[in-house]
Amino acid sequence: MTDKKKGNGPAKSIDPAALEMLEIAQERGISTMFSRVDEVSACPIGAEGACCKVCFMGPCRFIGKDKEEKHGVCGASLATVAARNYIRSCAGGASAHADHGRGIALALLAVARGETKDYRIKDPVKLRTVAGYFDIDTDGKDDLTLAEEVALAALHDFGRQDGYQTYVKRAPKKRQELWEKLGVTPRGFDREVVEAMHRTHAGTDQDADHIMDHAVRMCMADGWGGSMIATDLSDILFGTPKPLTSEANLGVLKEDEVNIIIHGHEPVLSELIVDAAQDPEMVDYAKSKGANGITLAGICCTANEIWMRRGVPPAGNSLHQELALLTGAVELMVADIQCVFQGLVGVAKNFHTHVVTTSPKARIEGATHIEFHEDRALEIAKQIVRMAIDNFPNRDRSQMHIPEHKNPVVAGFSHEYIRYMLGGSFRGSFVPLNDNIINGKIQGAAAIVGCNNPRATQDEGIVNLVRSFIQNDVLVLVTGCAAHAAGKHGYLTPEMFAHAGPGLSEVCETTGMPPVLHVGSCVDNSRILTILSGVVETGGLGDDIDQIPAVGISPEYYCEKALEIATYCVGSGAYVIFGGVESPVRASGVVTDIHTKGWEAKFGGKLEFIADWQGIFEAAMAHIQKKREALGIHEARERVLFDMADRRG
Ligand code: MSK
Repeated sequence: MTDKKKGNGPAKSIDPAALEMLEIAQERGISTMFSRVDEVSACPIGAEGACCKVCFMGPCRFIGKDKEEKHGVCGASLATVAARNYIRSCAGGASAHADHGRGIALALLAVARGETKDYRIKDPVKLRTVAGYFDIDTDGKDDLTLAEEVALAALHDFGRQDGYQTYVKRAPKKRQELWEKLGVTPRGFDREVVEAMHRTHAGTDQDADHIMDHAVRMCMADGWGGSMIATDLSDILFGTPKPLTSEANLGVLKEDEVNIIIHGHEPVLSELIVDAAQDPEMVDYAKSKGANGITLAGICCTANEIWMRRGVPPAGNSLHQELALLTGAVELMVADIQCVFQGLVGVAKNFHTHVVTTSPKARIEGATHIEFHEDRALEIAKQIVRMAIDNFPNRDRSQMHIPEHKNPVVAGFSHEYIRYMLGGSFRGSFVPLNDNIINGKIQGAAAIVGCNNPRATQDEGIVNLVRSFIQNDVLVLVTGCAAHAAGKHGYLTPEMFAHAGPGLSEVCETTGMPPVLHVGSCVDNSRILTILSGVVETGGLGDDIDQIPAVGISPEYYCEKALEIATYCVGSGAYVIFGGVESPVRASGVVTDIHTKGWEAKFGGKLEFIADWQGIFEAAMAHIQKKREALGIHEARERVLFDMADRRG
């Protein structure tokens, strides 16, 4: 795609709301990620994983055609350096997700112990299911007693010194046996990350293959541990998602209301901001300041959390965070952790907008810090909402521009709801899904997940892939900022079945299932692991995840969390393709081979980097067909009606 206004360079976005706001940024000379990306050139050595900074004899840079033959001062090969860089990135990503999970476990513990009165257990049925995973006896126990035991058991998994992550047993049996054989069954999360940092200290683990095996083990401690705990315990506290309608994109902001944007990742704060903003006392206070009410909107994964549980409209994905402030209509943006960029403060300075940070772990210079504590959760949430309302009279209407673009969306397809939707309330089931994959009406599934990256055209890869997959009878699941992209561009409605291929369209029309399912936030990629395990358990599509005709794709990845998710998915047997920007370890042919051939031989899954969405689509479809052939379901078969003799046979 070319940007006709600026010559032949790639367009910044395919989202008309983003393009509208970027014109304003350009007219007013306001710097955003979209402009800074042209000012800051990526270091070509670091970008391909060829710079070693693990000691102070260097940094050692591997350059030139013969770089794979060279060595650092200590003698390290490029393969060792690239593998160390890779696992350290994954350690950052896994830590972010798992620390989020730990935060939810601590919140559940505080609720159970009565240390906060502002939350309650919203899904007691799931509490009992999760207690079962942890082998906790539920008989005769009230919710709070059980919640305390579940929270303590979950917290124990982070720091456990012996045994494996509890949730490993949710994987297919064959997968568990493979992990055991390969010695990669994940142990306590903290242990795996500390070991990764230890192994990559100078002069420790210097075998690329061995380092990369540990990367898989560590990441799986998050995928089948930290993130899965975050998802389960969030459902217990805030409710297991069910489909809710809303609208997506910057057009959800309102000219005549106090606009508050919630940004970041953890639902612990955002849930209470929703409660505070809906409090009639707060709404009256907003009216006393001349506003017609209070509009809440979300950015990034916080948006996903409150979109799928409370119907709060999402204003956009990660590259929309600065653009939302450029509307001049946002009184306050409140953020907790992850993907909340320092550039926000620079944009906010041009308007009346307050940027408020809340996590004890994350401050931004120039932002107002109001620390969030669960024991005073609602009080603090109200303080923040009141601060936004007080700022409403300061809005300069001459500087305000809210794009009209928005689309209706339906979000909140937890794995529990998908089972219910397909099987009914008494016997939820994946059988209709498996049957329709086997009969070829659904060719397979594609999980399109992850971020935006300003080095790629915003939403282009995500949206084109979503469209192409459903047209070719591939069911699509979306999470994170990819879910925002699908929503902003109108793909998250049941009516989209009319744009799907004939087989998928028929299944969707019959079951009421949309062809693109919003599954949640970044930690909710763990829901996809649960769905894949459920598909295996249901039967007919092999006995392990690597046999399912499915792919995982992050078309516009930007962060360490995305790499970490890719790695636990590969360890679980999935074929994962990343796009937008190239492999961060491409300098090393050895590590590139580990990602592809090495991991495929060991885990049945692999990680590839393909820059353009067309290449990703072709590789994904070829993989789905390969898996269908291996299962013997690649050819359409006539339906055979069995008589009693056949059945006996
Ligand atoms: S927020 S990790 S940009 S998906 Fe989860 Fe979006 Fe990627 Fe952050």
